[in-house]
Amino acid sequence: MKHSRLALADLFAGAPPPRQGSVRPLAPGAALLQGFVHASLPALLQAIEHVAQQAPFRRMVTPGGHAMSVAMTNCGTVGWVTDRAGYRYSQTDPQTGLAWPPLPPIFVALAVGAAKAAGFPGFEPDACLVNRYEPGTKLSLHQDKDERDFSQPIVSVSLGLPAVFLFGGEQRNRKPMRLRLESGDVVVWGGPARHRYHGVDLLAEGSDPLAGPYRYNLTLRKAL
Ligand code: MD3
Ligand code: FE
Repeated sequence: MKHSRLALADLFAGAPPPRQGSVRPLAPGAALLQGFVHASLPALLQAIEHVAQQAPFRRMVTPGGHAMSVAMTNCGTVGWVTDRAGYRYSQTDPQTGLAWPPLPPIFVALAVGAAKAAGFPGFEPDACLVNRYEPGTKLSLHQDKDERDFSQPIVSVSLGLPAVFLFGGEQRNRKPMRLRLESGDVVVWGGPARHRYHGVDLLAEGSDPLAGPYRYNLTLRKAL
């Protein structure tokens, strides 16, 4: 019998177990890919910085007139916006009047790869909402309903500080499941999961070695 060779890294007892590589089903249509973008974290954070130089993070106002605690920006053909008039996708950044910056190729490559691994081949994202959380901010339970084709998944990428993601049902009254998402994790939301309520619990204090006092979340979408 041919014995397998020990990888050098396996000899270090202190090395963390690899969290990468698995596709864990969370619910019908939803899968967690732990650490899927771990190796690309510095490049992803640099790309976010580049986007934010052209389209700065801002706290948008809901139709009800409240400023959201999470700061947002967008890249892609269209970007998600909210103001007193409602929620919609816009071809331009209302703050600058300019087109949103293009999708960084690394966003597209990783999102398409994650979607394919989770069973959604042929995903062609055209929009990315970039959320920036700081300790004490949260995102209330909501559904994503502003895209045209709900057969297309949403790929979410978590960077920086960890968060507790709230995953509810198709109706707001169902008590949500709690899921800890860490830097480098990707979740693909498609099929029936696409219609479920979700949000992010109050972010805890902390400092991430790469992102500092922030959590960033990318949601890659096919909006058009
Ligand atoms: C489940 N963002 O931007 S990403 C959002 O962490 C949003 O910033 C959260 O919800 C964040 O709209 C969660 C995960 C996510 C995104 C879209 C979904 C989960 C979803 C759509 C349907 C079901
Ligand atoms: Fe959402």
